[in-house]
Amino acid sequence: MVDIGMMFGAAAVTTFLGFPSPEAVDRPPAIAIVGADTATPYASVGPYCAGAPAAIRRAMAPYAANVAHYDFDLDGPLLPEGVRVVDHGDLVVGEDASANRATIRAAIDAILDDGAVPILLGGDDSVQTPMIAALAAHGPLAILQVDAHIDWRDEVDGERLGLSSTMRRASELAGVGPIVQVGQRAIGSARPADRDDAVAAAVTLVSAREVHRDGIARAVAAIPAGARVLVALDVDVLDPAVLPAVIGPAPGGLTYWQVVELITAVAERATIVAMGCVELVPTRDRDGLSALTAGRIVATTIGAIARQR
Ligand SMILES: [Mn+2]
Repeated sequence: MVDIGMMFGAAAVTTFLGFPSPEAVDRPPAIAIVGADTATPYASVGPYCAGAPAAIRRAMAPYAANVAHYDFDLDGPLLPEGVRVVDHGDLVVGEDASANRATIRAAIDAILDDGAVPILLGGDDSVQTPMIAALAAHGPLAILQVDAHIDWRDEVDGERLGLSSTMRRASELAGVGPIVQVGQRAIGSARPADRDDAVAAAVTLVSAREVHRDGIARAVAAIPAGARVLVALDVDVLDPAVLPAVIGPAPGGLTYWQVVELITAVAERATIVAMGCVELVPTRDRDGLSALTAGRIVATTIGAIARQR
């Protein structure tokens, strides 16, 4: 089967856009990608996003030879001159959730200690919990969560660190806030009391319906100017017509451009210090379309981060 990489002369690459491994660069990178298939999966469904980081890298591989070309989504090449990005590959995770969390925490701590911006490719949303702990330990943290769901469950089947508790656990950490959550729609893990708890915690909730009706301005304004911001992207925020490969597709989701405009507007106002891109289910993808869309959002965010430094 032909692919566009053949036309562009792309050699086989296994890293995101062919970016080098950390060992291959002589100076600390500005941005560091790392993958994790899961951290704390629920027993009911297991690590259903396994293989997602590899799928995202595979979808972007055809463009590896042309990274220096004009990227019209960024109005220039992806990376300004001299900005280095590395890809650590995937962390080794397995059935020991506590060990998985420690592995992710250590990897993110090491990237932050190097002065780089971590980009964590999940994996289900539980991979973000140890990343958020690492980020909060390095300074005050605002969160822009872009997700169809609020993830404010205290526990699910007794598990308090799973993918439906990510934002509640984040809210409990010293130095985390404000939290701005964008893209809610349909039915998810939240009961009425969970949503009330988020509101009581002064979270800004901007639903998918509001974004379609009124745009992203209220969400952007809720991020303080100059804040250190985590962009926590659950790809199920995108409409299933755009990105179908998620565990619970729901109509009425955001478009690619709504997500990109939101992230780039926040990058102009504040400092993106990390990104998570989670919840892609590669076994439910169609011709790699979802992995490509996720990969494009990651690339565009990398471009926005590279421009703010
Ligand atoms: Mn979600």
